Amino acid sequence: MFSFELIKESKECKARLGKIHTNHGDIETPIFMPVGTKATVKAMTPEEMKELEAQIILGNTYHLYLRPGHELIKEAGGLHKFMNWDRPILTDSGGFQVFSLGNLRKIKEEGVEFRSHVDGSKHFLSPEKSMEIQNYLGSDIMMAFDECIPYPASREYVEQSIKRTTRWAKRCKEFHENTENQALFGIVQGGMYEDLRRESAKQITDIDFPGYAIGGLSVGEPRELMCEVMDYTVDLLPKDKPRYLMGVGSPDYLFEAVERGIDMADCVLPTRMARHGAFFTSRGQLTIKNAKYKRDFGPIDENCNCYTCRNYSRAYIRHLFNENEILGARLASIHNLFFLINLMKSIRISIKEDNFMNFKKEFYDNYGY
Ligand code: PRF
Ligand code: ZN
Repeated sequence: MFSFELIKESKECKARLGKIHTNHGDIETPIFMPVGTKATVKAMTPEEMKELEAQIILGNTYHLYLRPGHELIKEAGGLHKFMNWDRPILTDSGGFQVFSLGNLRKIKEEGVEFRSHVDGSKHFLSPEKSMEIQNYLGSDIMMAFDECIPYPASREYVEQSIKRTTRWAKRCKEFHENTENQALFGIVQGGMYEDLRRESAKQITDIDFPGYAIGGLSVGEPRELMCEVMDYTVDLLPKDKPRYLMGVGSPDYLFEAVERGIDMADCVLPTRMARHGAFFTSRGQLTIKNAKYKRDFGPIDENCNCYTCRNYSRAYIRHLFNENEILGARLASIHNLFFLINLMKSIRISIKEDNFMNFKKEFYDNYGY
């Protein structure tokens, strides 16, 4: 059974400490959630994810519906069993992924018609279909089917879009039956318009969900604008429910989000960067292919205690990337995921000790923000 426990509110800012309880275990918040779009966090085994102390991972309705199909995953005993991950899973509704298809999709009141990015076949995703798919997947937290509004968007467009997202959210809640085992979160949209964010937040919170996400941010808007929208949108959400900022995962954005009262965030960034040989370090981002690392026999980050940094040098990892050896991507994924998971752990400790703002400043100074 799902519940959220608010443990502490920071004295310094809107940051908070909490704990989410699910059937597959507890999640300490604020939390960063690694993304496992296609039932795998790319390059990582579930055992390795546990060693990194990942507490929850993400799956995607859109991708799993197309391949291998939600029926097959149900037949396997659900997503947890299918991928051998027994900790909590959150699934996104497909809203964001379908809307990212550009001219391959058509929005209607009933739902979204789209062509598969894989083979061009025709499909239809609706609030009800998304709920059915997520129910078959058996995730602990499922997301309402929404429209992620692109940036920039006209006021007129945003006005009609948030109304539809509200109607879809109601349909999601009405269709969702397995409330004992799967918590359905509502998603607030509203583009970059304060009054429309307010309207969307009011309508979505009126429906009453066990948790709320802020969608439609980190879609190409300037960082200051994202912070501003986040700032007033968080204040429109109830304090006793978890707040999830969708699609954010760079260290600075995580700090800004936590400072404003966000409890959960997810992003493909650490694993995607890893596959391109880009590393988070305490002194900023590092691109391993750079020639200056050719004879650098030190670790990626001298302040990091991950498996990669304890055992391998920059020179060796650079060699792996230059030779396209898959171990390079694996070692990089381990480091980047460890970095963000560990960063969130340190952030939680700093909130506990009322030292968050100090910790943030120190991190920014070292990182070069
Ligand atoms: N809606 C959904 N998933 C998302 C987003 C959204 O707005 C975003 C926006 N950054 C990422 N993932 N359903
Ligand atoms: Zn490391």
